[in-house]
Amino acid sequence: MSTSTSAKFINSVYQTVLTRNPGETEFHQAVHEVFESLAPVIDRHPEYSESAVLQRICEPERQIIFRVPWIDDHNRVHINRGFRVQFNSALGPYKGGLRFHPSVLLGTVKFLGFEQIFKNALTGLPIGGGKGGSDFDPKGKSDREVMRFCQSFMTELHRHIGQYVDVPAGDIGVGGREIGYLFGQYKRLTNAYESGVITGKGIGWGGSRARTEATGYGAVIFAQEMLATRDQSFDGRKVLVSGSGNVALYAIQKVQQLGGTVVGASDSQGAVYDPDGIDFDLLRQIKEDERARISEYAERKGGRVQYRTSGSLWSIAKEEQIDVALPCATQNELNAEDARTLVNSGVQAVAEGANMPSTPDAVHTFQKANVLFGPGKAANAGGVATSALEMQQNASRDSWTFEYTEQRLTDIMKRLHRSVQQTADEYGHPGDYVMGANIHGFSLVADAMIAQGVI
Ligand code: NDP
Ligand code: 2IT
Repeated sequence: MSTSTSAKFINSVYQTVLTRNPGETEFHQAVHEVFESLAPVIDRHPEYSESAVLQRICEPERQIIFRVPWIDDHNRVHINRGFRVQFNSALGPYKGGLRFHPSVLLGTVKFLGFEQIFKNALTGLPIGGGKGGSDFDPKGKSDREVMRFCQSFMTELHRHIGQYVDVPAGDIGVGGREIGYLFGQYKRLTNAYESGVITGKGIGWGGSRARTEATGYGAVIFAQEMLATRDQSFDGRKVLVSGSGNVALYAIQKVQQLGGTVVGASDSQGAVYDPDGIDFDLLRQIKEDERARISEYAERKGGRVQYRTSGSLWSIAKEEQIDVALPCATQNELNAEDARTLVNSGVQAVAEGANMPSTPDAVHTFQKANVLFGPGKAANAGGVATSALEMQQNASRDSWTFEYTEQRLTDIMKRLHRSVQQTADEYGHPGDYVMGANIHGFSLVADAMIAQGVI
């Protein structure tokens, strides 16, 4: 096929995705972003169109939607909706997190599951792609309420998962507490201690050291590798990190270990600007131990810290020159205007700790300005990669040290960066990590799908 014929073919598949999945805008966006990179691959590989790999890869292998009833502390009955989208098992059991947030719809889970297919392939580890979650909001709920919700959620989910079938983990709103309740209920229902059925477990009961840190650390290692291609590093650099959850916190810690200063972070209600550098221990205590708001950080640290409820975190780049931006909160949180603010500030690199945090216009703005841009499916793959290392430890009934596990994570991120970079070079787009990640991830999955026949 010529490139234009390939582009027409890809567009016709995309039109089918639009009509088949009406209203699922985030899913459409994720598919479009991958498809934009694929014309040169379809050109080179007629077998991909002949075997309808593109059409098959957009259709989840299985989608499970279920009712989750639970009773609050005042004996009131609540009904939430649970999801698990088992997207693609060409490379291994479905693998991906669970998101508990009131905004979760089927289309959200499908966008996340679709991204997960390619991200998991890029890790080089044997994991397929899936995602799940619920519109349940853990905020403001008691531990007992969260426990009852998790038990109800798992009462249905347990029949669809297993260490060789589908292995959930955390995402927004699902951390160590939720994973504990989910695993406990799975164990109770199946009467088996199947450690490898879920990842992100506590260290004392089958969890992996460095899993908590892995996504944030991995994103910073990826950014470091990008900077190194231009003989730069984090040392002495000013950084903005959005969010203040699991990914953001450990991104902040790793930036500081590498000599950078994080001058701003946020939550869904506001942002803090701390020109002296975020105090990681204080922020971690407030967010992880106390589950409090980031406004609390500004109150307790005092001094020059400012708390802002209007404007986005990224507008701090109007006041302070920012070298690196790490969006680590949620999808579409960084728009074209934010991207222009960062570019005007002189930003050198952007690595996505969150899934699809930059809008398509923002991505194009960064790329046009020659900013190093690491898309989520490459930059935040360290979390799921370390989940796969947790599965390895569970399968061998072993428990590795923090140092060894972090070294494995670092090696995986460096190898991932190299393979994405090499693919971009090979296809004539040097430095384009979006093309590199999409093409490399897609090719790995497509080749396996073809080898396994039309299923
Ligand atoms: P957490 O729940 O720990 O933290 C999420 C953070 O993002 C919080 O600060 C939260 O603020 C903010 N946030 C969430 N939703 C919104 C919203 N709609 N608008 C503004 N801010 C919001 O989640 P994680 O840190 O685990 O996840 C963050 C991102 O990283 C997500 O995109 C997730 O998919 C991605 N990711 C996570 C991985 C992991 O291992 N955990 C692995 C790879 C990617 P608030 O508390 O006010 O809601
Ligand atoms: O988006 C992600 O990669 C995650 N939430 C982590 C998935 C996992 O299985 O560890």
